[in-house]
Amino acid sequence: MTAKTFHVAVVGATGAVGDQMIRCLEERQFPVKALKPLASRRSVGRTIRFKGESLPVQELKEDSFKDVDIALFSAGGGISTRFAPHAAREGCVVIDNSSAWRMDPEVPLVVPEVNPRAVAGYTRKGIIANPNCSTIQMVVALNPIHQRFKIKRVVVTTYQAVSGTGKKAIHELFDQTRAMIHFLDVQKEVYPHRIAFNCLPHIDVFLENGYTKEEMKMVHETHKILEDDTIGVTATTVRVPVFFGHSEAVNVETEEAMAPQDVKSILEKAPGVKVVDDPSQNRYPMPIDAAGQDLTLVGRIRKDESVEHGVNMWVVADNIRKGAATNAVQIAEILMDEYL
Ligand code: NAP
Ligand code: 3JN
Repeated sequence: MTAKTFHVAVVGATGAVGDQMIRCLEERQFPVKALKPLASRRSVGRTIRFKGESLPVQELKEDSFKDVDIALFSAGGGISTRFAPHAAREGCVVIDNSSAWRMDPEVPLVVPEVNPRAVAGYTRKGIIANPNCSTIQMVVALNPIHQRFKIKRVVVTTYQAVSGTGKKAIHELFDQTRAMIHFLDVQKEVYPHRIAFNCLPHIDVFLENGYTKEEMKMVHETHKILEDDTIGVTATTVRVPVFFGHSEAVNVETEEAMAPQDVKSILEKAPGVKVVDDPSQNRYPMPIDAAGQDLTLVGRIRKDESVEHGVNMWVVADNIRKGAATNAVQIAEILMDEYL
């Protein structure tokens, strides 16, 4: 039998996420027959490296998807809204990293460790959505608890790395930090306030209910992925001066009684999770350990003594890898193995 190979396009190939998608395809040996890196007209003339070759970046156009089997999109919601239907019309399956299609009832929203079977729904629109990075790492840790103890309520606060905002924000934190330590004037362009040596309780735009869009994404996406709108979810999302790796303080209340030790042993067996929890040895999850790998690290698992059945935990993952690129490539692997 001939092994299957695929024509793959990456839309946003020059960005923080697109770059990592290409690295993931290579690392995980996804059977790529030909890779098509797409970006804006500004990037024409640039090349990207893939499997030892330099490939020219091409301008994204409506007809870019002829003969493409799978397209990984990460160029923002506007681009996904406009171009994903063109790609799907050509018979290409779109795996979209933006929020454009996530809440469309005809588009599956998939975290492979949690709801892999939802991928089957891709046939309705030819699009599969990748959740927001903060949602992905949270549901990887929550789902095993939900399956065993039925979650009633989740209160989460995030500590999100600047790489979540893209390449310009990575440069902004670097430049501001350098300026500060040399007592120079600090320039700001990406964030409304200085991010170096600061924390901003502001991710994405503010909505009428006083929450940010990032906070409400965590609420709605968690309901859709866990297929349970009855779970109470409330979030505060905060940008912190870290380059890679989002951290989350997650408080979980369940219907059934659970001891922290039960939660720990369930999470030790859960797909995609690594428990790092030995306070006596100062061992707990940190962004410097999560960055550059694909597991969701969980630690500081302890009883919430203020409620009947509750735990607190600390959840950390690489936002660009598991939070975006790796999750998308894992979805492509399910598609390849089971549907294409
Ligand atoms: P980034 O580093 O700023 O990169 C943006 C990418 O989009 C670049 O490749 C850019 O190409 C491309 N692009 C911009 N305008 C375009 C256009 N008109 N036509 C074609 N390509 C265009 O941003 P990023 O961090 O990679 O994020 C990109 C998007 O991914 C975000 O907007 C978001 O929707 C999604 N994302 C999702 C998650 C998640 O939580 N799952 C996390 C981060 C990002 P040029 O270099 O040519 O400008
Ligand atoms: O800020 C972060 O840490 C994650 C950012 C995600 C993001 C950034 C710009 C636009 C998104 C997203 O994935 O929700 C979007 C978007 O597509 O709405």
